[in-house]
Amino acid sequence: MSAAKNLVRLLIVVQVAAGLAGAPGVAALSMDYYGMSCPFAEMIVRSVVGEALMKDPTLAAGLLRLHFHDCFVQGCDASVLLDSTAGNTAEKDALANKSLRGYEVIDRIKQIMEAQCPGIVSCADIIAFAARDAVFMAGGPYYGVPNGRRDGTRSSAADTIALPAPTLNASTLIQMFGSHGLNARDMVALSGGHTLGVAHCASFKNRLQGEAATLDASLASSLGATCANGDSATAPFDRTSNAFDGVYFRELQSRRGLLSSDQTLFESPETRALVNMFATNQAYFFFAFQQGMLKMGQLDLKEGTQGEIRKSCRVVNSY
Ligand code: HEM
Ligand SMILES: *[C@@H]1O[C@H](CO)[C@@H](O)[C@H](O)[C@H]1NC(C)=O
Ligand SMILES: CC(=O)N[C@H]1CO[C@H](CO)[C@@H](O)[C@@H]1O
Repeated sequence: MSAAKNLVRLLIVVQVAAGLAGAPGVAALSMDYYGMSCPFAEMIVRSVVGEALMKDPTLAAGLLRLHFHDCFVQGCDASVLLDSTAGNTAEKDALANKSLRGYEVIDRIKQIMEAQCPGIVSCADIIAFAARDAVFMAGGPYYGVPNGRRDGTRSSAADTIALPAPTLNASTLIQMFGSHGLNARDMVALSGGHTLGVAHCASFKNRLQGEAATLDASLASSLGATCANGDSATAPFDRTSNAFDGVYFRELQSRRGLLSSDQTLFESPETRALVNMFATNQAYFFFAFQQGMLKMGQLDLKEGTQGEIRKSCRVVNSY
């Protein structure tokens, strides 16, 4: 990457961080919460994520999606990481959470973190840092992640009802994201997270029935062949599924969106202009994405003494 491009990306970080400091209604996070208590926290995350992506670039998608699922259910409190127990079925074992990936990467980070500065860095912050680093390493924007989140103690499969289904239309998605204080631009930009990764046939096979008008014929036949192998066969969201870029939006323009909830963003008059803008102006997509991530990363945070700093990201602390 050229030095000039790096500089531009760095300037965006500074801008976003500066804008955040004065933003109203932002919870009590800071840009340097661990500055004294665990100064290498972000470096540890970056190095483990870097190593993991070197081995398996598809994990970038997994780490980004973990952060989304965490924040939309019970706020960004690492509830998505808790394992089920004898008496409780956790979020990760709900149907909606099927196919979440990257748990081992978070475990590895936490292990090193506990050796360096025990009991200091929350699992919720680790997910937020890891998602940011994954996006950047896949070619996306870099942004400062405000930190100081606390981990929750509740994780219930039933709560995953808060996650959007892949069959929702744009109006419903606008409403759903709106209930979290995310506007239509945030929603469309964040859907751009689908520039990374894959979905299982179970999530998109509805596109093959009755959506012919908004589904490119050659994609239809290739998805049909995929689904002939069953619900657990996968297809990429766009042609460059390990690269964070604007291709996802250009695919929507060609009616090559994978999920109904992707294609609807182009079909609906409420969101089509945003799709067209992001498709032609990648810098604007990146800017809107990082703004959306900043907001999403601060949903329903545990305040003050609520929550805890988990010792293991998979289990709540016992006292
Ligand atoms: C707009 C509403 C959204 C819906 C309906 C939705 C739905 C889905 C579905 C059904 C899958 C595939 C699951 C599977 O079949 O395995 C998926 C994957 C994914 N989602 Fe979303 N999602 C939404 C928003 C987001 C957001 C906001 C992000 C992050 C910013 C995100 C990031 C991802 C990623 C990266 C994957 C690929 C995961 C992998 O390859 O392991 N999604 N999403
Ligand atoms: C979107 O879906 C909702 C809920 O299913 C439905 O009530 C609404 O009419 C749909 N909107 C459009 C524009 O199709
Ligand atoms: C029901 C279901 O498929 N749950 C899965 C959720 O994700 C974890 C981690 O990948 C799987 O182990 C579960 O089987």
